[in-house]
Amino acid sequence: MSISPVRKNDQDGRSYAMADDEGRPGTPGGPSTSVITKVKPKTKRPNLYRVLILNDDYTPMEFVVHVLEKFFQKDVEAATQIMLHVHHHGIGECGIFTYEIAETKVTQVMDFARKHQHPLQCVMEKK
Ligand code: TYC
Repeated sequence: MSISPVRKNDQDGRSYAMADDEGRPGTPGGPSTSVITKVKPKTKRPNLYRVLILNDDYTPMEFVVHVLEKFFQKDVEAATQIMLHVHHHGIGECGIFTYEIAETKVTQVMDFARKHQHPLQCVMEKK
């Protein structure tokens, strides 16, 4: 069995075969089509960075506690715990931030330590 060509009636009522591109989407008189797009909830998790401080032999304990309160919103108890952890273990976490925030914290701490002539070091690492 063969498929008969699509036929149309012209104004005289005579039928003729449709040209190849007649009746295609987007051509006049052709069928209408819709593009169906899937809406995907696009919530990418940001890369996160740990901000760390390093121990040294010279920076006063009270200065480190002050840094943790001033730049990392720690209360005096939490700040003291972190400072003592760094004092005993050599390194400790001040917080976890997106790249730009972490970079800003590191710069703020390094500038503040330099201004007060303390060798305190602050770094960031990707989680
Ligand atoms: N080790 C320092 C001292 O005994 C105190 C200190 C703690 C320094 C934490 C830096 O990140 C630091 N004075």
